[in-house]
Amino acid sequence: MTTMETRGTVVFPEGFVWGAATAAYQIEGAVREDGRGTSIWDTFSATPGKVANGDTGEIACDHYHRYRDDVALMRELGLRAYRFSVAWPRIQPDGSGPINPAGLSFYDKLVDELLNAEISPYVTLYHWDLPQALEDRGGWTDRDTAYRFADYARAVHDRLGDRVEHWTTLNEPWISAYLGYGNGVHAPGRKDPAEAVRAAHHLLLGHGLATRALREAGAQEIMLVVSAAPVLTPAQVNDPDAEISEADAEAVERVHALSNAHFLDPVLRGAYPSAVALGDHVLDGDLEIISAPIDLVGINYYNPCVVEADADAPADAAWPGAAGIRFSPADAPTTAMGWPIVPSGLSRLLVRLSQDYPQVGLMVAENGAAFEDTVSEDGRVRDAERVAYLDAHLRAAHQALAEGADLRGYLVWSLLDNFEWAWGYRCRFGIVHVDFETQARTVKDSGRWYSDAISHNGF
Ligand code: IFM
Repeated sequence: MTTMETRGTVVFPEGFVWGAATAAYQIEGAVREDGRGTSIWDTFSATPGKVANGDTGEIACDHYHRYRDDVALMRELGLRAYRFSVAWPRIQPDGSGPINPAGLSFYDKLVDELLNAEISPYVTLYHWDLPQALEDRGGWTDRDTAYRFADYARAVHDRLGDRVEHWTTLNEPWISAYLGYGNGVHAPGRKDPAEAVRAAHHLLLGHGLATRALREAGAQEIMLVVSAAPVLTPAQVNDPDAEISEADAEAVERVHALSNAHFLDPVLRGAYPSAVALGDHVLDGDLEIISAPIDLVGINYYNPCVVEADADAPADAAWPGAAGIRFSPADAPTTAMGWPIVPSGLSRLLVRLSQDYPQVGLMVAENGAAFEDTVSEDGRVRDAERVAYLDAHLRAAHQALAEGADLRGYLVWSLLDNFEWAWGYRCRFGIVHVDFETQARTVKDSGRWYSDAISHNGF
């Protein structure tokens, strides 16, 4: 990795939210405790060949048992916000019907622990761990799942709503739909692009129904988190003003529509972009439900989407609608996962989304990088590359603010090294190192750096 520019003082506006994010299946473990049901990720990771090294979330970071220590660590780092997800199968083991009080109790205790540490809980209701029983009835391709999601959202709010102000319905529905049902790289591992489009609509419907339920119950702030990426041509990666052909410009706008606008337009404009092929799964009145007002859009930014027109390029299972478009990685230094590091993509994205959807605030709900971290003999994790990564992306976020983006906060991905889905435990994203043999936690240099940035509201 080449060094990124790290010069000058950066100060964020008063009240800027600084925090970290995690997700239930990636950290909790305890998959069979206190009545938790099976999720699609339990099934998928137990299927040979689906996850690298045969890894599963069975134990993960054992956060279910260690949450008190983990919150103490967050307090030590000075986090102001912590975004975590609730595992639906802990609350309703079969995805519908009776509520499991023991499952809710875990999150009840976690919320209290956070509030005692003066950390605001940001609750995500769905971060990919659908109850297997619902998948057996069709999963997100079945319209009924959206209604079951709203019931579940109401049940969680009934228990936590007296203390939790910040609610997120879905995390990255594009990934749930297109990697889960399109190319099958994620659970439930189905490979049918038409089903993926259907699943995407039902995820959005579930978002709308849950938003309505949360509002009726008095929720103060509702966020939808999307995996948004700026779409650029190779020429634009390092030169935003690069001239591009009409065909390339069309490719850029089409992929923006198929990924970002696919989820944001229905919610914030009440209509799908024309590039998304719709079927009979969209019923009258759905878009009205889906477009119930929300307060924030969360952006998970890792790298840009780089595309150009190429008449010979076939459509990919994860990108139905993108025939004639070639995807390529950005020409930039990469993380340990081979993901190009392009901090300027974050500012471009935030500015564009703020202009396109001025009615909502924005939050960087995830941003971070995996590197090959090791604990040195002196007990330190010298992750200088991650420090440089965070520095550069926070500068980009600051730049977006200067250009008028309504950015309210930044949540680093992730608090802890954890189960990185199909990649297993090989990819370490944490600002805190986890030894998966002993479960020992070690704050990395990046964790110290981030803590310092929080205490100064900048760096
Ligand atoms: O680990 C994931 C997270 O669950 C969702 N957003 C992307 C992260 C890194 O791949």
